[in-house]
Amino acid sequence: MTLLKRAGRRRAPALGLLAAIALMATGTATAVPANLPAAGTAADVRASTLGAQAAQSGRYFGAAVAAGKLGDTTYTGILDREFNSVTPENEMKWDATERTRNSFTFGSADQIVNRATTRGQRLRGHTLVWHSQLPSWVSSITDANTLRGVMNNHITTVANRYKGRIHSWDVVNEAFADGGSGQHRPSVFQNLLGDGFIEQAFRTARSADPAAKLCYNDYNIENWNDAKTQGVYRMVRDFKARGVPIDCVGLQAHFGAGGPPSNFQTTLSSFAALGVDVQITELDIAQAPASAFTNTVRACMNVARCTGITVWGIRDSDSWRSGENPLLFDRNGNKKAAYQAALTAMGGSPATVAAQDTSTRSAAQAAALPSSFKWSSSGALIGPKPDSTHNIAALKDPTVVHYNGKYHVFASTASAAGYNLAYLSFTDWSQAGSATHHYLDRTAIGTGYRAAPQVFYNAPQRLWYLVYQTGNASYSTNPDISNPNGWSAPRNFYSSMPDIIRQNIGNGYWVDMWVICDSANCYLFSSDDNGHLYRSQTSVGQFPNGFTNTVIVAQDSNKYALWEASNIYKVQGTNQYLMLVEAIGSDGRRWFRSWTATSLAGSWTPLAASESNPFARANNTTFPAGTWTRDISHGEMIRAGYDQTLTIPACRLQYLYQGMNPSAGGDYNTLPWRLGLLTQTNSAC
Ligand code: 9MR
Repeated sequence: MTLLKRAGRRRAPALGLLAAIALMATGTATAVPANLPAAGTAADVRASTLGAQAAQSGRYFGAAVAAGKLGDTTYTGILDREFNSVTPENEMKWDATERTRNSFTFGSADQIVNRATTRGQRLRGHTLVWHSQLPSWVSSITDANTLRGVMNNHITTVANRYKGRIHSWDVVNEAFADGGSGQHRPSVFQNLLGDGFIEQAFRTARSADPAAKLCYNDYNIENWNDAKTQGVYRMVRDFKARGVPIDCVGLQAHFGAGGPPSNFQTTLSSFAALGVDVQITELDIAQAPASAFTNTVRACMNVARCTGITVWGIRDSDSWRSGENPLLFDRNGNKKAAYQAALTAMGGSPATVAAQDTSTRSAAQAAALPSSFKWSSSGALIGPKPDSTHNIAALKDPTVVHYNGKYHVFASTASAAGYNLAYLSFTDWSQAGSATHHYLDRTAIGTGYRAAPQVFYNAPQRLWYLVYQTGNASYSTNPDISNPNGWSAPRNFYSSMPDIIRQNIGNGYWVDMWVICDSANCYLFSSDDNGHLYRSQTSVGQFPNGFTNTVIVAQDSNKYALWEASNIYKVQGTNQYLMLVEAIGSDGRRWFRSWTATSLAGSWTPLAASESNPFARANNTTFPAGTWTRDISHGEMIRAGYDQTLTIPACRLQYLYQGMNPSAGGDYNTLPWRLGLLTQTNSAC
């Protein structure tokens, strides 16, 4: 049935441009809630929260978080408003995760990780190997081989648990001695395994979570002249020279009231010059003088490879040094002068902050996306690879995640015989064209009509989902995304088409199912090629079952203005969601409109939604490699993560789309769609 429909689709848009432009007049898609700030921000906007302002330069601003405090709403209110990275303060340490040998407990760490992930906050992992907070069963080991096995098992198990979800791991913490030696400190690891234990730990961590940045983390390495700093510097230089996998140095920055040493920036830039990132990982300053915070934050801002700052706690009362009031918020959760100093040092606006102190509006809204977009397109990167049993004419409707160092792309295959799915993976876009195509009709997914895939990892279930259309809304699951044969046979989300869709679909078709979850619920969006976008809902716990309460989210009397291929994402580090819907333009070409909302079940405000101010269309895209398409059609954003929250970065967006030779014509199913990549060129950060 869908094949018949598709045969006529490309001729449809003769209806003309006025209708397409006028479409915003109706429907809930266009309702503008009165209390929202103007959607999007200009390129030079000053944000008014720490995380949002840090994001403007591609950095993060994080806090150490204690699982035991997550029930405190003052605490979580500040956490979610201000910070876009989270470090579990104690919950990932050895004494919390492997208190007895080979018996792992992740309850508290999971609590923090899951909470942060569903809110689009990034995560630092702290810490895999440390002489402190080490259970006595480890420190009392006396045999080197036993300890090596125990250490590797610990690293592998913990890093594997959170694989792909941690942006940076403190692989080894505080291994250098204080004082003038510049040598490692004594510890069970040093004493039994010798200097090589650090290298061993980094190599093991790389195997366990190849996507995470691997850091060495220490205190009292902020002063460039200190022997301890020089000792760590020599180790990093040696690791880089020998190809030992190290990506970053964490400088804890537990300062006295004088703040950082005057040569702190020299230390940061000297480490960075070795080819590693630097991060300020545990910042707190006795009495929190504003000038000391200014100097610390400025030093990071002045070093391109200083990629983020974490403060070691939220309110003074949360600090391990609470007697010294060393943090940015007082015991009642009020911003201190040090807060304004940190924000200002990143270029944020204290004036806006003052105005917001009495407001309930989350300042995260102020960061987020611009209100107009410009893109540069690659050439056609991926095309069909027919084989003797697959006479494929087009590759379409891509879904993509970056996981474990690779892009994993699933796409519809289109041919005169109909639609099915293909999978390919590659490490770099330059290799996309040479990747092997796996035809999923050979797997349990089976032959017949399967199209428009969407892939994501369901973190609570530790299972990959591939959502696609079969006439119904269907899905398969797979514990290993890289194994094309691991997908289960299709199952349906609904027993039959929901009534509201049946009543509104007219002569359209039920297409392009899209799942996204927040911390409580999962939502299933779909289109009907008749001017309606639908949404059903179930709880995260019940997913994939229980989808109900189907409603019309957006509608337009000009069906071509709200056609199909909807994408909905969480914007990282903000409380903003982005929705894209494909339209067929006045020129007959495909393009994307965009809206934002502050919740998935909320109302959507137009962002860049007109032909003259499109989200993505040929008229806001340049084609340095040649204009191979005039259609910017069904695709997906390159996400910041890969889980069910569908989190995208706020900066330098990339969109994998389908395009085709503008002069091609003929039967809809054999049009020569290829995949190309858009990269945003007007990112503010
Ligand atoms: O803040 C942490 C505190 O709650 C713990 O009791 C303490 C135990 O050693 O560890 C604190 O965090 C430390 C971090 O893990 C490593 N660098 C020094 C931090 C402050 O002691």
